[in-house]
Amino acid sequence: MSTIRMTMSQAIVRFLSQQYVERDGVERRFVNGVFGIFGHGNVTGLGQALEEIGSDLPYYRAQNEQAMVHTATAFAKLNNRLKILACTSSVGPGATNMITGAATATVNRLPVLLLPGDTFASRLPHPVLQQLEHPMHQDVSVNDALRPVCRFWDRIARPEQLLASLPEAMRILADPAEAGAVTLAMPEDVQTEAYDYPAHFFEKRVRHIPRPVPAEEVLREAVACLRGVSRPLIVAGGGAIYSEASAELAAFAAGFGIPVAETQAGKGVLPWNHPWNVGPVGSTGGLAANRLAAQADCVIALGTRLSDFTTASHTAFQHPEIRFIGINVGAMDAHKMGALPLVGDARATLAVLRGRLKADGYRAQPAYGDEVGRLKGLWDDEVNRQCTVASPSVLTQANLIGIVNDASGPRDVVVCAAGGMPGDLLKLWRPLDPKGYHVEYGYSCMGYEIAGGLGAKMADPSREVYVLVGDGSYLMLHTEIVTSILEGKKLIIVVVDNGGFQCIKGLQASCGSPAFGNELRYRSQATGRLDGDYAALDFAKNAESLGAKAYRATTAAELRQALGLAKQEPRTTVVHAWVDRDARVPGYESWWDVPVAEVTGRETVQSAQEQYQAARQRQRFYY
Ligand SMILES: Cc1ncc(C[n+]2csc(CCOP(=O)(O)OP(=O)(O)O)c2C)c(N)n1
Ligand SMILES: [Mg+2]
Repeated sequence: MSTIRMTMSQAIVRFLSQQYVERDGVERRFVNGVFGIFGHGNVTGLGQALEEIGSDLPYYRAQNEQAMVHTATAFAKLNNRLKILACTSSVGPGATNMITGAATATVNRLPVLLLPGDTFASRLPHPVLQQLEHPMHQDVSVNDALRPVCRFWDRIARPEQLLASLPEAMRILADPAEAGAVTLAMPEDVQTEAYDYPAHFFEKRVRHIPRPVPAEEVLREAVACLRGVSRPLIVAGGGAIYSEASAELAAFAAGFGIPVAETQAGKGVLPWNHPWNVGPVGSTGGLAANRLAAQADCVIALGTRLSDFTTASHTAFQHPEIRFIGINVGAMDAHKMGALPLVGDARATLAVLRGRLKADGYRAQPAYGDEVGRLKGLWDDEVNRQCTVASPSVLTQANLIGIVNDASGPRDVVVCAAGGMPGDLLKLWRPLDPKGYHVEYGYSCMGYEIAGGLGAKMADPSREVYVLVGDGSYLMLHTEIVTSILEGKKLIIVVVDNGGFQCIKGLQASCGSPAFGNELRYRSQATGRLDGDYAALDFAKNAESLGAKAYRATTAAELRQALGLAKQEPRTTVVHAWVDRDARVPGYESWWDVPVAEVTGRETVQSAQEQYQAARQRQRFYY
């Protein structure tokens, strides 16, 4: 057997550059680069290897480890999980900074490979700089904190261990049912140790991504179930987009007259104006989908995690005899809500189910189709109404969304993650392309926005990427603006300034409490609280100082003009836009379960608690 002598780090680099995936006959390079921040624990190991033999594996220098994991996550999301990036950190704080990013990836079922440095496997020089010593367990380091947020975790304590661990890591990363963050912790001494690796370990490896379909018996039961219902509804999630099921779903919906409601991750699977797309469902859903959901007697949950925002905390579906059919590549998701589990690829499963239903002569009733059309019309009018600019001097967040939407092209991408913006975007944004709507709302992680925008742009530079970010999220993590400029990956970032955490203030108010601790205000001498003047931050100046082009906008006209200029600009452009602090897009016949204090001296909290208990009566649990 021929062998190649190299260090563990060199072996990782060589191996990763030879990994490919194939789906539907299209082959793609799987690992498309490494993001990193060097320090002790990776610069002389993996860093040395990347410098010397990494020409096939581009290296990107990030500004923050959490951010670089978000970038990698967004890259995988835009690539439908068929292309990934790896992220490497130094020992200690660099590694723990990746935990939030890892959780974000895993919650969203998106693959990222994490390669944190680790303390010496030999233990001899311990304690080293940045080591947290566990008094009883010498085999525990801070990297163990990554375990619960990863789908696969291993520590490479000997160089030959890569032969077992790397293929397993690839298997998990490439499997749509398993995808999430994967960590290979790399003790700093082992990274530099040499081993005679078998040469065939570094040969090109193509992993085939199958499209599994459910067993015959379950398909038959699904057909029988649909035959007996009259108000079916499809709830389409991210899995429908990742499996590229748009055309199949459109044929399925139109062929049988079944409306399609969308989740945050599923929005865009059908264009907004497709006659069977009834818009968003759940806590931040719209009129049409929420009314249809309330009376649906069968819900086909397609590629969705069925999060509380989708089910309106288990109040969205009120039909006493409702049946769920779960189509999902992941068994855990397919079984949720007591569903008949159709474990399989979204597109392939829809296709076989369509064949069976057609043979069965299935068709929903025409009266139901009329009702769907009428409700969709109502909802489209409401979206228009919310986006219409009513004041020449003040913008609402809804107005801002409408204006950015109008400025964007049909293939462009909008990126968002946290604050009040995701809910409003879900209601109001009108995507025409399955990759046009990119909102991370599984972990809803502040800080994803700009870093994620960079990942989306890297995945497809031919699309303009619009990042909508609240003032709160911007202040938390905006420094990948620098990376976007250094890498020549242009973003159009709109910072939506409403004076602080306004969505949380709204939540607080809806649960009976006065404003407390959420706005960006000076502490007042009189009250001792943060209720003094609003801080007047200049995000345009901030962005300029990082190398971005920047504009300011308070009115609709200024925003349109700034976006027009931003489109001309070759580099990342930031528009600091002010919106009305209190104007909100309302909820549409829905609810979200957020507990309220059972004992309180405040009447407003007490009345919120009574309303909370009343609302909980509508919760339905299915097993
Ligand atoms: C990392 C992280 N920390 C805390 C939260 C909780 N949280 C959700 S939205 C929000 C406020 C966001 O403020 P901003 O970006 O200004 O958006 P706005 O609420 O004003 O729409 C907070 C603190 C979160 N989602 N992520
Ligand atoms: Mg804000």
